Amino acid sequence: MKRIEELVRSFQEQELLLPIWFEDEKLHFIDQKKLPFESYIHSTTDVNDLALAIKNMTIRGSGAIGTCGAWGIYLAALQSKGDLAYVLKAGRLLKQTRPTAVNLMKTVDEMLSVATGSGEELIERIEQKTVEILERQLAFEHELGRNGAEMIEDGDAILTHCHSGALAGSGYGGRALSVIRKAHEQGKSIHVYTCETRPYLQGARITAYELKKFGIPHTLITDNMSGYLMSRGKVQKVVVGSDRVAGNGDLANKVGTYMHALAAKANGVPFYTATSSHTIDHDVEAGREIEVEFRDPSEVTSFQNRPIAPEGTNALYPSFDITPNELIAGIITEKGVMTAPYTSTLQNLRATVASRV
Ligand code: RUB
Repeated sequence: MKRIEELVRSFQEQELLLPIWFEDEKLHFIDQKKLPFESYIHSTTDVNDLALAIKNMTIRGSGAIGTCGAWGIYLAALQSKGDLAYVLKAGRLLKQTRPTAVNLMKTVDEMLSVATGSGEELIERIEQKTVEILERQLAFEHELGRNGAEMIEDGDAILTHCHSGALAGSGYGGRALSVIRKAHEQGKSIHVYTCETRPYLQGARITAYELKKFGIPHTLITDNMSGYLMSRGKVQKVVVGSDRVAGNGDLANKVGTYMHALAAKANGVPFYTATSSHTIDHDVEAGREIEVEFRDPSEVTSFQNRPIAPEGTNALYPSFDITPNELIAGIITEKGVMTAPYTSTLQNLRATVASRV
């Protein structure tokens, strides 16, 4: 049986940007709120700390919070010395942290499907499942990247929104950046426009950080500049991640994605989402049924704790929006690129895949 420590060591030997890892009997994770100005690493043995870190976006991105479903259950098993009731309670806690990204819920359920017995036996089962999920997730990023890179042509400028990269996944490139990183590694000459992504600035802070680290040429723009660039023929593809895809192909992603998709359609620019078959939620028929998380409006009226509007200004912060399937040229997955009509292509995909993070 492969142990967690062994797996983490093998990950550390690869060129990965790991968001979360386990070492010296503690779980460690990068504080994504402080990047790129500070590389702060939190360490804990308590699943409650992990749940809080997801809730307050210290760890974020649907792939990374998906793997937290595995890490959190593993931590709970260790912490409680194999107490099943505690592990089940931890599962409920983790699932309540963020409502839109479906991978977290699905991964917790997958972990709990092996949670039987108690003590060492329970811990061992959970450790095995954790290793399986983490290995699978990293392999997934390479498969997805290869499929998506086929959509990218030499000379393309690609627009992306928010951060769908290594730290939002398992360390290679997450979703959108796995496609971009693979195309770059294949020697294609590409340029990336990364949208800053108000109000949390995931694009400016984290996507730009990763693109710089991977040596991929890029330009930062504010979210409201994409239409101008597309209308001037400066963008050939849009590639974003997704927090949940409905059975009909509608997708929930970081707020602002929808307006990029509209601009892309109006200007004949293909709009893709890079995602996992696991992110497709067949229990949800259409995007309007996806719960959109609303965050604290103070995150809009201030920037890094400094007010940017008169005191008392009303603000609203839907954290995600829904892009309807008719705006989507393709849904890139680890099993290939799905195209319309999505209701049937996604159903066929469902029939052929094992679950993924
Ligand atoms: C992150 C976000 C990212 C998606 C998609 O939201 O919307 O664009 O997670 O990327 P938040 P991926 O910062 O609120 O977690 O599919 O790689 O997760």
